[in-house]
Amino acid sequence: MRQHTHPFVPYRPERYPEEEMIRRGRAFYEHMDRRRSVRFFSAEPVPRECVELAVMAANTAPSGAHQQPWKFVIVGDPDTKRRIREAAEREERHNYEGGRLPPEWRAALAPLETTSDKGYLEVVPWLVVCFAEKYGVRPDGTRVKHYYVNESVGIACGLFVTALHTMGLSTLTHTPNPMAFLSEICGRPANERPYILFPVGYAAEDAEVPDLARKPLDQVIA
Ligand code: IYR
Repeated sequence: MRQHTHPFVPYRPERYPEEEMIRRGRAFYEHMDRRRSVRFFSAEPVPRECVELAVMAANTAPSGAHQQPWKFVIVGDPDTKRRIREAAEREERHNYEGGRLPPEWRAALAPLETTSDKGYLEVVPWLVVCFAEKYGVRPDGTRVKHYYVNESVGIACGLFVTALHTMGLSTLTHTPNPMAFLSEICGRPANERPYILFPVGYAAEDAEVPDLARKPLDQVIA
């Protein structure tokens, strides 16, 4: 028997025959390959439980020292959504119309046809703002060092996106730039940094996405 200094429990993940492994892997890949980032949403309501389930999935992510350095703020009230839209558009107007986006960045975004209009932030039933806890705070106010925060929160957000897609919902990994306004509107403390703003809802019936291709495997396996 191994000797532990902390509690351990047995772990016996499911195993499958090889054919079944491949069938499952292919089915999951094909499912994920149908996901697209969406900028045209329906206003149709979505149960809050779906959003909470996606956060539960995100919360299963591996994290540095199991510190789970993420916080998800779920916004459903129209007034807060409007304030977030207005603040995001104010910043983006500086980017797109005020010349704050460098030419190289502007060129990279051209195929997406993004503009400073972020109307979808008010259309969707839910906005979910993920915050990264740069450090923890003990009840006495002292700081707890957090490790690999970006990696951890990035993985959690990936699982969040995956869970929404699995429920037939759509989202966008929106990073308004700069996004400090989200801390203020969501009333978050100084140890939390806005990470990604997710509009969550059904894709509009007439939604369109850029005709983009994913890199083939030989370009992503080195
Ligand atoms: N934050 C801006 C610009 C933008 C940047 C990247 I990188 C994108 O992939 C898409 C947009 C905006 O939201 O329009």
